[in-house]
Amino acid sequence: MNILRTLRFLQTISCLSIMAVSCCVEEPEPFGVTPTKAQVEWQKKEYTMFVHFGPNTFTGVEWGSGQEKAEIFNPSALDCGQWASIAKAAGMKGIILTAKHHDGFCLWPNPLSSHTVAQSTWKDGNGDVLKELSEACREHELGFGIYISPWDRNDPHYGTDEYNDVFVKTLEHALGSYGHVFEQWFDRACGEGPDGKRQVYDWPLFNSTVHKMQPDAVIFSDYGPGCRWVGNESGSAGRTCWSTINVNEDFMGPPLSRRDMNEGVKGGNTWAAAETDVSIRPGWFWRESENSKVKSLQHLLKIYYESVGRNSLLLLNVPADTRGLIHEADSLRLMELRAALDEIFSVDLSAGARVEADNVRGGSRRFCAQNLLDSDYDEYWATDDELTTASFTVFLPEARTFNRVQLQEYIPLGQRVESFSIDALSAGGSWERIASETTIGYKRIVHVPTTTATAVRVNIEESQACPVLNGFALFMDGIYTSHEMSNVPSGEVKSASEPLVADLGAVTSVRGFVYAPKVDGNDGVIVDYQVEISDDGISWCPISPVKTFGNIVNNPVSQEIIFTHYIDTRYLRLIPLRVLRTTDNSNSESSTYGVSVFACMQ
Ligand code: FUL
Repeated sequence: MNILRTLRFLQTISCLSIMAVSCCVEEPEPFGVTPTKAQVEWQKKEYTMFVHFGPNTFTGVEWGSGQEKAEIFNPSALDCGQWASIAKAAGMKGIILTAKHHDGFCLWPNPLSSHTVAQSTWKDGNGDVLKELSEACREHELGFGIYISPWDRNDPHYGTDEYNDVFVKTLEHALGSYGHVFEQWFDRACGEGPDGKRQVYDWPLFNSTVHKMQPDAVIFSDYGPGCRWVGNESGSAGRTCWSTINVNEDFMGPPLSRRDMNEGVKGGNTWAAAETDVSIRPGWFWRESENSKVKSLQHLLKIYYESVGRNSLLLLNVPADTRGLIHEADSLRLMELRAALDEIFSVDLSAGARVEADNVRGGSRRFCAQNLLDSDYDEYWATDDELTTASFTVFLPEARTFNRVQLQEYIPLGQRVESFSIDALSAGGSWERIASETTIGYKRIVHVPTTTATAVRVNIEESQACPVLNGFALFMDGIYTSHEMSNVPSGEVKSASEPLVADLGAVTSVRGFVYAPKVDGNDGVIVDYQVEISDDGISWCPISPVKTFGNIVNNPVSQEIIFTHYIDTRYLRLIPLRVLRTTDNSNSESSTYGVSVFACMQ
């Protein structure tokens, strides 16, 4: 093996020595399914802002019922210019706004609905958040994107054939009124509407409507067609992450497994790169109580590495508050993150290096390995067609110290590399393996031990077709240490019956309760529940119909439930009616809830 490598190394062809034979070598044929130009431009954005805003901002819930009065939407100082300038300063390349969340309220005067800004007190019903945001995005040269939930808990047509038509007209109006849209965000949640019925969504019609109105818009949903959900809301793409998945032609299902969303599918039939959507706070919507719970710099760096660094786009949610502004706590953290990213990534330690490869396509200068270091996106290193393994070596001008290695495949020709390793040459002259990984894709940032080396060698060990890479860089990160995060549950929901009881010691006025699920190990998360009260702990009285913790399956964070009025009671209990199981451990049902926190609010 070592002799082979030495032989290959001796045969290395440098760019300069091959100039003479560089004419007329064809570029590699695209491999498998490839991204459209719009999808490539979308992925180049790398980091964008999500803004959740609407009636939930004013009620403090994650999923509104659709019965909220339109008047409650009344931001005191809405300024989309503030959102855009913060996004710009944070280094984000676009903003996607929840124009209509599951409660159905539209942030623009949608003529198809009677539950919109036009019915609110904000600006006497003359306001239009989509207009203000699209203008601010244009001014700051940011992409403008729209989230529109098909699930609508307000629209009286929901659950009937007519609704799909109403939804299409809604799309046409939103997508046709505010200029260019870079991404259409479809949430696939499909719950019950106002009359208790669920809708059968016409996805082929919805997708073709978007394409008709905005041909370049990349459509997000659990499985595309433009980009796919990463399978969790905790901010982590798979360490192996393919940009391809397998879906039916009509995108109607069956649903992909969470693992396939997270890791993609090698050789899949559709290009739909992973988009990592995650909130800077525990919830998606702004709440006063979460001003102190903005994710730490370390946590955000981990998210950045596990999204942008793993072939995914990061869509970071920064909710607007009741003023209609991004809160100071969030903007401060965004600026800290920007400063940290600038410090880590502003100095490429491979600058000035010479790059040689053991094979260069047709011996052509056009495809030489030095292209890995230049800043022209469309210049790349490629090998001859018959090769699916190859190495290149970056000779540094002197010994340099780094702990991140960045690699990029030239995705317009498809995603190819299945596994690779990285070796470093120490000043003492010995090669040492510092990483073994799987996929690369648009961008991969590999964490390696802090290494001082005079040369770095990247070995493509398996590839679906000849390797085609356009980027290599070395960085030293002295900021990120580590951040522990609990696992996000992804399992089936089973029924269970053991209640959680709070004893207040004496009859007390209770305003609501907090349920904080513990989600690691074998513990469950309560999804549907009922609340009961009692003065003696023996006879119980329900105080609500069956309720659901909104979005707890995707985002198992602490739930604060405020009652409509104070309730006098000594005991309060939470009866779990549906529980998320993270593992198949049928014996753990009775112990499931003991470790979760359930407390009354006074
Ligand atoms: C989820 C929704 O149910 C959440 O409320 C949030 O909008 C998130 C981005 O997508 O599926």
